[in-house]
Amino acid sequence: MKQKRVLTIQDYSCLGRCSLTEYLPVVSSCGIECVGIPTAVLSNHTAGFRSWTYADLTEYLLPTIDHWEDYNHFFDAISSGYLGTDQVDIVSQIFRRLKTEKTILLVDPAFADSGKLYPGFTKEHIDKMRTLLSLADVTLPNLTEACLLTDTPYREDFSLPEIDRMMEKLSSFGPKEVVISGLSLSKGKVGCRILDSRTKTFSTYQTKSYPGQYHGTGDLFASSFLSARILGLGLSSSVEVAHDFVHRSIKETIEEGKPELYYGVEFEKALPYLVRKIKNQLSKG
Ligand code: PXL
Repeated sequence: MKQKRVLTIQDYSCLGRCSLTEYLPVVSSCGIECVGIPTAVLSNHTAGFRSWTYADLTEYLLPTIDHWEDYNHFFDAISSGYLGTDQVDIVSQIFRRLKTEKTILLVDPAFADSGKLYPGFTKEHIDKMRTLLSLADVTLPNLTEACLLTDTPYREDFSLPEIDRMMEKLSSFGPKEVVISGLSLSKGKVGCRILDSRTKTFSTYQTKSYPGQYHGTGDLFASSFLSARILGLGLSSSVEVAHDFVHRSIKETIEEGKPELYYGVEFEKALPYLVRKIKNQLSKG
């Protein structure tokens, strides 16, 4: 099979496992070429560390694409993650310039968690993200982002019909596939709610939960989900693969003793599990 190729646009945070430092190894481990455009280089991510420094690379995004014009640069998927507010419109332009009919466009809103926007973001960012969603085939918000994008006051105890209403609204912005991960839908469990708006079907995938909040798991979910999807798995199987990979990464981290939560999870140890899981699911047909 011709090797698949993914383009992903997001920051490179040197310390604290997230964004490109997760995307590149996860996608590569699945045998897929991962082309990463860094939007900024940060000393560390902004959730949990006291301070950070960064080099902004906004000016470099479009010139990068200009230099690719004469080359064969087909991407099976293009995804975006954590972006600066001024970068969202530029990413829309990149999506438009590089997509073909076969390219999957995935937008991970990546601007909020635990009921709050990440530092530095405002309502303007949410509005711009809705515009970017109009181009997307798939979106993977967490519950906080789903609430902010749909103007729903944040709570942790939504009923399933309430969550489904938010998902329908998110889908009305553009993406045919919507997955909200990290939901506590029943006691002691963590899971994902999935909407395939082409068939108007909702489904849930959940497993036992581990106590605590683990940083960087949204990017692990997105990168493993996208890898499974472009290797040929369907929407629900890809969610199952991504959820189980994140779950396994958390397990590996907990087994090491007291985790430093802001430092991310030890996903590196779970990469062989991810690769096996995708292979198994593919062989089931
Ligand atoms: O994965 C989310 C993320 C990505 N990049 C940076 C972040 C965060 C979350 O806080 O700060 C720089």
